[in-house]
Amino acid sequence: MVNAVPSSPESPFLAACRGEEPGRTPVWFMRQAGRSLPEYKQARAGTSMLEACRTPELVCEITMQPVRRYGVDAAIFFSDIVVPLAAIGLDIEIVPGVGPVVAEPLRTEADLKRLRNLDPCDVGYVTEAVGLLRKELGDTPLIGFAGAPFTLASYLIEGGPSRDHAKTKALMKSRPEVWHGIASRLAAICGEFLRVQVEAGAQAVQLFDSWAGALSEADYRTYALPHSTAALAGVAESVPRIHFGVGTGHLLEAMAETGAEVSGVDFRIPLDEAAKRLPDKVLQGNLDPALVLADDAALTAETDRVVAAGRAAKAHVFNLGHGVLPDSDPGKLKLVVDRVHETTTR
Ligand code: 1CP
Repeated sequence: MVNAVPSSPESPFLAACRGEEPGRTPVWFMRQAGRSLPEYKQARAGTSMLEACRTPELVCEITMQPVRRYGVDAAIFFSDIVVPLAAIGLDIEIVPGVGPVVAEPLRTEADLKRLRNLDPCDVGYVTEAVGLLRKELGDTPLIGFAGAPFTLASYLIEGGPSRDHAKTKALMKSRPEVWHGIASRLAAICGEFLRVQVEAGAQAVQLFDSWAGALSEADYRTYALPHSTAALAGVAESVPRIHFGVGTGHLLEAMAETGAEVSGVDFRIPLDEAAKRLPDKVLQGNLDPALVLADDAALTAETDRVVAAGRAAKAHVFNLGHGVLPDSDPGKLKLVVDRVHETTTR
């Protein structure tokens, strides 16, 4: 078991993650730091994304910005899913407006040796930043995160963002032994990256399998599930584990088999329906991020609907169904946080 730092028992977020009834429905937003905040743009000016992720004081400041502005019930560590991959020496750049771009994509068995294990020393800046944050955050819990093996593999095999993940699926089917070699190495890297964050003080983790929805249930079970399970096992029984994907309505039960305590639900499935299918899981979600751009009346009505549907779950962590869109008005996100708190405080 990983040596997790003890956390405050009164946090509504941690209570909900444990399946207990919190004092109010906790709320935080995926991608709550970053693009939509003017103070983020100011802090980041002149620093590349990966450089920012390697600068503990800057990571601490950017992680704190949405906590100060919105009063959310959890902070998410400011980093990116490709940080551990760059840390083991892969030539990856995060291109503004595009996303991660890989100079030499992985394609063959010979490429496997490029995926060496992550050593905690490779990401000393993460340990340092989490330490700074624990002091700044007080009672607000910190969520660490990693990308799941399938989603990471897609960037490495395609060479960058992809809509259809065609090269990844082709490799999976035509060279399954190479695929499982890549994915099992990524699982080890991702598990280690989660462990580093938990040992340094993160009180929960989220595994982002953002692109798993591109797989059929049968393929998910064969090619992704065993590797995500291995990645999450690294921090089992030390902190609550949240597992999230986009367009994964057909995979809810299969993704729950990884053992994560909390299932992320995207906005395409009502939470009460997800609750029927996953009665033993805490649910996180699922306001459509586009609704943040709607008028106040529509946004409030939709927030209330998500809160009501969430009551069907074992416990509910309010979130968006995917990340905050860059054009979001921070005032509207504040409205959502206040509305959830006002209508659920017991
Ligand atoms: O506040 C927070 O939520 C923390 C910040 C965070 C997180 C959780 C960033 C910062 N990245 C991530 C995870 C991440 N990165 C995911 C999973 C979450 C999701 O599905 O949205 C994914 C798929 C990535 C990969 C990535 N990195 C993309 C998507 C590209 C694609 O395939 O469409 C992008 C645009 C990035 C760059 C990035 N990461 C984070 C920021 C603030 C940025 C933009 C930086 C810049 O443009 O300079």
